Amino acid sequence: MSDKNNLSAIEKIKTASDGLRGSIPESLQDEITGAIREDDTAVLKFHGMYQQDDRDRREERADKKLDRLYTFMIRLRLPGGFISAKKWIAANEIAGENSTGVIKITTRQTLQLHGLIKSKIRPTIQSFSQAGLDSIATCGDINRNVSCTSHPGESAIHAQVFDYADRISSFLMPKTNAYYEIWLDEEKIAEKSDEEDPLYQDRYLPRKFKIGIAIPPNNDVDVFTNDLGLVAIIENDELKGFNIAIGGGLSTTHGNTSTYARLGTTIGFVDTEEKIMKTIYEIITVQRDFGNRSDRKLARLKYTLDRMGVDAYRAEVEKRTGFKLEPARQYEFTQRADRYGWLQNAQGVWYYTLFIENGRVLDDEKLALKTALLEVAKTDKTNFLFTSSQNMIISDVADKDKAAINEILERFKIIEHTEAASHLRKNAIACVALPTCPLALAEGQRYMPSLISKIEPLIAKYQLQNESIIMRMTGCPNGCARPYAAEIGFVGTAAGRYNLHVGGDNQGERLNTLYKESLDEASILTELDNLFTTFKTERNAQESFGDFSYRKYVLKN
Ligand code: SRM
Ligand code: SF4
Repeated sequence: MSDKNNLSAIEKIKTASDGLRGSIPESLQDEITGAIREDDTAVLKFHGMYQQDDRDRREERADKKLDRLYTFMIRLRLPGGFISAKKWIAANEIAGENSTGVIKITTRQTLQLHGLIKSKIRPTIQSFSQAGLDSIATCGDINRNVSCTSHPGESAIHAQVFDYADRISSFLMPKTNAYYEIWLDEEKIAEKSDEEDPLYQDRYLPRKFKIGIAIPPNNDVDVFTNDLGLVAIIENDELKGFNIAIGGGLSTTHGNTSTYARLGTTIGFVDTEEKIMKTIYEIITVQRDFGNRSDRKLARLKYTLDRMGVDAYRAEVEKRTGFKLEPARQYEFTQRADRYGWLQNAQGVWYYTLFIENGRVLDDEKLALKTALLEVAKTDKTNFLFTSSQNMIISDVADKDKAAINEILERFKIIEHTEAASHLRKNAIACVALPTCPLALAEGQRYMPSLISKIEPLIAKYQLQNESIIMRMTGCPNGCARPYAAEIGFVGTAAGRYNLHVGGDNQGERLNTLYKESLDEASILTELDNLFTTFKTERNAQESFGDFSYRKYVLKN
C-alpha cells in the first residue's frame, strides 16, 4: 500500500474531481485554447478521450510561435469487439463529420477516432449516444474494454462466453453520472449518495485495469497479457467455468530496471456466474487497496502481485469472497492468429474475417475498404466483430445472404486483398505511434507495412511463406501492440531505431527476450536474414520460429 503523504499527482486529481467531473465543462468553454486544463486531461481519460497534438507539425508551429495543434482521440466501449451494422453506419458517419475520417480498430477490439477538435467532442459523444454507443471508462484508472476471443466459429458456445464480456463490462462500470451530465446534458443528480461507488470509491484504481477472455484453443486475445485473464473451460460443448490468471501486463520503461513485462499467473478455477463475478470484483478490490499509488510506473496489478506474492494475493481474494478457488483445469491453446476468409459456426451461420492492415479503415488509391464496409453494413444482413489483431469479422451472415455479401466483398476486392496478403503481414500488428501518440519514440503503423515489404523477400528466400510467424511493432516500450508477446518484436527506442526481441512462442504463453538493441532498418534486415538462415537449417521438425529462437538464443544464454 502507498504512503498517504506520497500520493502521485493523478491520485490527488482523481480525489478532487467530484466524481470525474473536474472542471471539464469550463475547459470546454474556453475558446482561447484548443486544449483543456491540465488536470482535466487526466479526468477526461475516464470518459474515453485523450488530448493529443499533431507531432508532425510541432516544429513548424513552434517556429511560427503558434500553440500546438491540439485535437482529441475518442475510444469506444465495445465489449468483445461487437458492433451492429447500424452502429457501424453511425460510427462511419460520425468519423467523417467530426474526425480525420479514419476509423482505427485497436488491439483491444474497439475503435478510435482521431483528430477531434475541442468543439466537436460533445456533438461526437451525443451522436454516438444516439446510436447506442459510449466511450465510458475506455481509458483511465478503471476497468477498460473487456476483450474476448472474437471468432464465433471457435466454439459452439461462443455466444455464452462472449456474453460474459458484456456483463463484466457493465458490472465494472463507474457509478458516477458525470459522463451523462457533461456530454449528454442530463441534470446533475441532487443526492451525491446516489452515485456512491463501493468498488472505485473516490480514487478509482491505482492504474488502468484490463480483462480478457480466451476461448481455447484460440488465444487471439493474448489472455495472459491482461491484469485479469479468464480462460473458458469447455467440456462436451458445455461451459464449466473459467481458469483465472492475474498479473499480466507488458509495459516497460527504457532504462528503468524495476519495470518489466509479465504474463499472468493462473491462480485457480471458478464455476458459477455468481462466483466468477465475485472473484473478479475482489481481485480488483485487492489491487485497489494494495496497489502502488505513489509511483505510476509500478502501479499495475503485476507489481502488486509480485510484491505481495501469489499465495498472499489469492488468500486475500479468498478472504474477501468467502470461498476458495478450485485448482485450475486443463485446456490447450494451439493458435493465436485470426482465421481469415469464410467460416461457418456450429449453427450454420457464416463469418468472413478480413485483413485490415493495422486496423486502419479508410479508402485509399488501392482499396475502398471504408466504402465496402459501409455497403456491407447497409444490407442490414450482418454485424461486425473486431479482433485483437486489429482485423474485422463480418458476422452473423445467414446462408441465404452469403452470396450477396460475398459479391460486395469481391466487387471491392476485399477478398483479393485478404487472400493476397502474406501470412507474415496478416499476423503482424503495429501500434498507432506517430503522429498522434505523445509517447512515441519511433514510428509504428506508418512504418510497419513498408518494413514487412522488405522482410517478405527474406521469408521467400528461405521458403518460410507458410510459417505463421507472429511479428509486432510498437513505437515505444509501453507495448500497445503486445510486442513482448510476439515471436519477433520491435520496440521503438528513437526515430528509426528499434530493439529486436525474439523467442516468444506462437500461442502467447511465453514472452520474448531482448536480442539486439536499437537497430536501424539495415541492421534489422541483416539480423533477420541471419536468424532465418539458422532457422531454416537448424530447426527441429515442426518447430516454430519462436520456439527455435528461444532454444537457440535465449536458453543458450
Ligand atoms: Fe496503449 C498509452 C494506444 C493497447 C499499454 N496507448 C496509450 C496511448 C493512449 C498514449 C497516451 O497515453 O497518451 C496511445 C494512444 C495512441 C493513439 O494516438 O491512438 C495508446 N493502446 C493504444 C492502442 C490504440 C494501440 C493500437 O494501435 O491498437 C490500443 C488501444 C486498446 C484499447 O482499445 O483499449 C492500446 N496499450 C495497449 C496494450 C495492449 C493490450 O491491452 O492488449 C498495452 C499493453 C498491455 C498492458 O496494458 O500492459 C498498452 N498504452 C499502454 C501503456 C503502458 C501501461 C503501463 O502499464 O504502464 C500506455 C502508457 C500509460 O498508460 O501511461 C499506453
Ligand atoms: Fe504510443 Fe507507445 Fe502505445 Fe505505440 S506503444 S501507441 S508509441 S504508447
